[in-house]
Amino acid sequence: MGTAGKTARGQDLRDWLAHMEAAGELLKVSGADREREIGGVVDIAMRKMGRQAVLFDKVPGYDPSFRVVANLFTSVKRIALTLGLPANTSEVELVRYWRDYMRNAPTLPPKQVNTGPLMENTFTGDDIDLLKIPTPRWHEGDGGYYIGTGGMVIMKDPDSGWINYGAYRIQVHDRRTASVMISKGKHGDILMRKYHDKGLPCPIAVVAGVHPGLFAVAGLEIPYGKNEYEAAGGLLGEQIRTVNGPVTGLPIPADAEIAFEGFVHKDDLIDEGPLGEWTGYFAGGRKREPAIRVETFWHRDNPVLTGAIPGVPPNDDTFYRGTARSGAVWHEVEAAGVPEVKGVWSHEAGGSRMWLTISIKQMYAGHSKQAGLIASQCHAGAYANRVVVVVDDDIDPANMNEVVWSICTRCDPRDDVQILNGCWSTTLDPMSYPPERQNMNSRMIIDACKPWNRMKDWPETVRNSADLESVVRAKFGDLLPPGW
Ligand SMILES: Cc1cc2nc3c(=O)[nH]c(=O)nc-3n(C[C@H](O)[C@H](O)[C@H](O)COP(=O)(O)O)c2cc1C
Ligand SMILES: [Mn+2]
Repeated sequence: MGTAGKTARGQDLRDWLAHMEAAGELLKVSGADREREIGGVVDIAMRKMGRQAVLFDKVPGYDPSFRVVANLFTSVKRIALTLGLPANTSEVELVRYWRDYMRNAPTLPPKQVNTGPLMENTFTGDDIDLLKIPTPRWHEGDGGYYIGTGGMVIMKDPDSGWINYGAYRIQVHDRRTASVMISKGKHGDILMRKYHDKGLPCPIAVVAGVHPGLFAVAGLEIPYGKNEYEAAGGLLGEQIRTVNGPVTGLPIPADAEIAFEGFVHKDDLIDEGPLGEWTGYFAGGRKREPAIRVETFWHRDNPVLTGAIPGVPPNDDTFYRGTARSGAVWHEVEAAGVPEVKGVWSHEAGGSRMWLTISIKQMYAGHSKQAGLIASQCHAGAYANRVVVVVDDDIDPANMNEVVWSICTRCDPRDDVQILNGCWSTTLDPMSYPPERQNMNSRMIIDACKPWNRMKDWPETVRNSADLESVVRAKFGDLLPPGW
């Protein structure tokens, strides 16, 4: 059918998989076990961005038709196709898309339906068995099996009725028990505490296999009080079809692959973790976290579990979010009054957070320092950053060769490296300050722009002129291998 160049929007994971396969973006692996081998393959797949998503089937010990897909969004091409952008979208074009999205995000309300493919297999009471799903141990050092990584956790505000969903990790413990780990202050944490403060159990629904477009919104910071389903509808260009869970009343995507609903009771805690984290270390250890007591469990025929796995960066947990975050930094730096921003890239090797490059067309003395300092402290850029680099507009911020060349040839460290102390970080940052100040770090701002007062007599770059470049590409383009 030749879907390679077309978009993969929509809300059914199977359509997404078909699109990705047609675009050469899907690798199939049969027979990997869930204890080590699925995670082992995913670890290798994630070492470099741009490799295929991997679909596993015939997992030993499980129904051979049950599947797992991971490494969803480690490719600009897959992210672009999911958003309805051309297959050959560049890094900075994708970031520009997110910058425009941050200015004016479209929304579409979800549409309630009575049933959907998810309900092909419905279980209640003692028939519930979460252990049917071949949930992998994603890293050898993980303390358990994480059924919820590339998924959604749905909750409702008991006061206003606002529906929120987020990506919070979900560990599976036994046939009817899972756990959820939500950081303090996230919307899910705030909503859960509202129920518990009223002496009520917190209704919760978990979606463990879903179209990556819906999952993507779960990991993005949609503002408090806004419904992520509306954001997902706007992003995917169609209303998300939802079915209300019979026990919790929570809306669940009708086309989801695997989902369950139930309750979190106050002070009902269970041993959770560790899970290898996005900074590349096992941080956090084993802690007591809220248990989910499951009341209804659904899966489609031949269901597909979706995994978005953290690990040594680059990884699938942070890469796609880095493209959106770069767009947010671009938007916020402009909103702070810095002109002529030409691109932003949050490098994947820094977990798409710790390293941030911003390119500008220098307009006045001090412009580059201003851009760097604001990028390192604006809301989208501040958390857990370590390095900010400011480059001129002839440098592609997503091309590390160009960025390193720029640091090596346009930066005088005496004048052009600023160290900032006491900045916003996290205990997952192994270099954050010791216990008494443990959520803070220091960071550096590298001004790798040409010195403003030497712009006029700065030496010429040894590179094809635009004219020669287009002549050569027009004449010999067919002979050049892809990517040249
Ligand atoms: C793959 C993945 C896993 C995540 N795991 C967690 C987690 O375990 N706990 C958490 O608090 N946030 C986690 N996050 C980050 C949240 O999803 C993110 O902060 C989101 O904005 C939360 O939704 P909320 O703003 O509605 O609370 C994860 C994100 C992704 C993409
Ligand atoms: Mn939210």
